[in-house]
Amino acid sequence: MSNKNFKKITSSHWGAFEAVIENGKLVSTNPFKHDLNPNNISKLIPKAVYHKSRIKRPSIRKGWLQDPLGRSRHLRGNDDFYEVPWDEAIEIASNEIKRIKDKYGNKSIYGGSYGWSSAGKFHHAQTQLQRFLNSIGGYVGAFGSYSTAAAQVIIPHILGMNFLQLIFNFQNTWPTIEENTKNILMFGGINPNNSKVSMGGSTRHENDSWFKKFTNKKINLINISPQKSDAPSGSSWLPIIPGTDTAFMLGLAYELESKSLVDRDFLKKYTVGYEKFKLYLIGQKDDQPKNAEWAENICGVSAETIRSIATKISQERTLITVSWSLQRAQNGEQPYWMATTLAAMLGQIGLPGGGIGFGYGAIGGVGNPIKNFGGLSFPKGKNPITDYIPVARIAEMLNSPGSSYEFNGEKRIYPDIKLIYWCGGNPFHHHQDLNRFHKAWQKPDTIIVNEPWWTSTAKRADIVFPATTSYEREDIGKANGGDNYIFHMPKLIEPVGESKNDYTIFSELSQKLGYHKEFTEGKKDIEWIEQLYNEFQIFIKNSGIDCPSLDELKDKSWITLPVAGKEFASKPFQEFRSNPEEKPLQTPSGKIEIFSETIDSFSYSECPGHPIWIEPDEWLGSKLTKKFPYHLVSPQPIDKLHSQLECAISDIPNERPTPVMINTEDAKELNIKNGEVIRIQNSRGSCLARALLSNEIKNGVLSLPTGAWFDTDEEGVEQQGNPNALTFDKGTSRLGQGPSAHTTLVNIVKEK
Ligand SMILES: Nc1nc2c(c(=O)[nH]1)N[C@H]1C(S)=C(S)[C@@H](COP(=O)(O)OP(=O)(O)OC[C@H]3O[C@@H](n4cnc5c(=O)[nH]c(N)nc54)[C@H](O)[C@@H]3O)O[C@H]1N2
Ligand SMILES: Nc1nc2c(c(=O)[nH]1)N[C@H]1C(S)=C(S)[C@@H](COP(=O)(O)OP(=O)(O)OC[C@H]3O[C@@H](n4cnc5c(=O)[nH]c(N)nc54)[C@H](O)[C@@H]3O)O[C@H]1N2
Ligand SMILES: [Mo]
Repeated sequence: MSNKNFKKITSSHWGAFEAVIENGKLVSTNPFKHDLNPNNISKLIPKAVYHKSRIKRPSIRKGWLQDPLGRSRHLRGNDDFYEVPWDEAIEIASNEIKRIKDKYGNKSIYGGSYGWSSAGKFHHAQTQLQRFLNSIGGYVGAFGSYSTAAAQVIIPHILGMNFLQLIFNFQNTWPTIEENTKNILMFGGINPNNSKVSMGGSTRHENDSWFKKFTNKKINLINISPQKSDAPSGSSWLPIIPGTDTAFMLGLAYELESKSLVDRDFLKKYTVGYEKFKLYLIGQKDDQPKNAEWAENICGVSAETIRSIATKISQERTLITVSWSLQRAQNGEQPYWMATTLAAMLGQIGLPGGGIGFGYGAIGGVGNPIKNFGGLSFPKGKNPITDYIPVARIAEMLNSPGSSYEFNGEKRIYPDIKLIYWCGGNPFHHHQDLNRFHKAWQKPDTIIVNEPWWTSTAKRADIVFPATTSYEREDIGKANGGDNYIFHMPKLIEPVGESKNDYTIFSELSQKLGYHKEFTEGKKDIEWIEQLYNEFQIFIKNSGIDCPSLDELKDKSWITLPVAGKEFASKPFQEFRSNPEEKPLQTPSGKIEIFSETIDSFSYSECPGHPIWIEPDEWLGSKLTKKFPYHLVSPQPIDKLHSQLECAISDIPNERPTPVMINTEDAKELNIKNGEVIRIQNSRGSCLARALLSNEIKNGVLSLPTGAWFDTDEEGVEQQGNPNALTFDKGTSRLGQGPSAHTTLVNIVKEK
């Protein structure tokens, strides 16, 4: 780079920022002036980029190199690495990939590689890996995300649409809500911090300003959550026992039914199965009416409050919102189904500002009135291997190859995995019950990881390739939905150490394996970026929207597409409401399915044909509380994205172990002081955490955010405060098989 001092705008998952480069080094960052509410996460970047935990050179685990066929697998995570030159590392890795491919077939390669990696459309790490694996004959993939796995299965059954399509295209937008809504009933809140981040980028950090408008308009905001901070100030807080929202909703539904506040015409015209559900609701089957007193006993919110909310929401325009966190728990399908049923009983689905909405506040973009174009994605190619697992069932897959499991009505068999290739995720941060996962991770012959940093996953690999960060290469930044900004992401600095772009790593591997043409199509990365952008520009122009050329984008650093504004405000379910015969939903009945014949036919006791309340294995009402009396929720970290940039925080004195929020009265009983390091434990593991006393968390609940790099001492005690040392690793149900992270009981031990 000729000029070694400059300032440039670029993008990230947590928003755009200005990078300040001096003498060829990234020294600081400034907020992006057009962001209404920029966040501080970018401040951590310079320290993280040059941190000592960057992987400098390709590295191979000693034990693996001495005995590649596996007798040292148990040392993964506890072994030294040899640094080797690039050509040698590529040779060793490609020989191993070839050996596995020839001996066991591509069906023994796991390339699900879940994770967020960095913003930037072309260099998206998982896409790079999966294109590479496709070009050499395919891989076993994964269905769904850790964010929304259960929702991705249940929503198509009951509303007949893809979940991500629903949240960005068919939900009420902020202007529609401001204009029409009187009550927002927020199960799990609408988190003001989580929405500062979005897949691919998040420039329009507008949620706070919308909520100011809502408060000014006196919209009634009700936060039903174990933590007050899960919703913006101005909301009233109803502390709820984690895992019991479905019971609360059933209590509301019972009140509506018993007081004849149900919109029966709506149910008849637009839904199927209410009568069957009603038998359960009124207790015809089990002699237990699901009334407000019944709900109070389960969820901890008074019957009186439940009754008064039921009356209010039946009289005024009401939007029921459910956070993603509610389905990241055992039986996580139920609150989604029950909230939809409740909204249908109110008869407001399809009316502006009424009905149902999921994940407002989960990520930025949900609620923004922006026309959502796809595009600009590096094509993955076709995967000749059709086998896959539900994303969070990885430990079972590794532990029990060949065994059968059920998923969404199918009986499936876990594949026998010999090689794992991970690129762009940190499973030893994101998966549940990491001690169990650590053991399962010993099963495959070989594990290859591309990473910029020595994360807990990189340390558990056999072959590690150092990857560049997005600041060390050129790309285009564009959010997956809800944002109309497009960024040129310039190469800001030279690659740190000997790191290479994932594209280069896979080009070199594919060359050695004889599939170079298939992977690269003879193009350099910059040629791909040009091609993707040019295709996108033509596509946008054909839709009648002006879109500048790549050169103009480079000149300007960023542009906005004219696809934002009130005219793009969605009118969710309006077409269906106005003409259900001509515009049916894509469900078997064409209507909202309060009873699903399809789900019923699967005969899952934990997920029958209509929504029900079932006790999770672990909750504050279970017998297990005698041993483990606290419910641990593990939300997203405010100060960063998952485990990314963690190294820049963990160095700061007293920042680790991670703070765990505990109710002040609970802390008093245990004589725990603010800032004191405590040990949290259960039968699965234990971790240290720093007590953060607060009145804004329900008694009996602890909140420990995710993101610490999993790091156990000789006794197995996790030192950094990673909640996944403790979490419950079982599918949400046989229907969704999603992660159940929030279903976790623990106790607290005072450290000496
Ligand atoms: N207990 C509990 N656990 C949870 C959750 C919870 O609520 N509770 N939430 C879950 C959810 S919703 C999610 S999305 C997951 C998040 O889990 P992950 O997505 O796995 O977390 P990240 O820390 O974002 O991991 C991304 C990794 O990619 C690396 N990376 C960045 N850029 C590049 C690149 O260009 N190339 C390569 N090769 N690597 C790169 C980063 O250094 C980082 O290690 O966690 C899940 N885990
Ligand atoms: N700053 C920042 N923002 C992020 C991320 C990040 O890492 N950092 N990650 C992003 C990602 S990948 C995702 S998927 C989204 C996740 O977005 P969400 O899934 O909405 O968020 P969480 O933070 O997991 O949980 C939100 C809150 O749910 C509450 N909760 C937990 N269990 C229950 C329950 O049973 N009932 C009720 N009523 N409430 C409950 C907890 O109090 C918790 O604080 O966030 C995104 N935003
Ligand atoms: Mo997520």
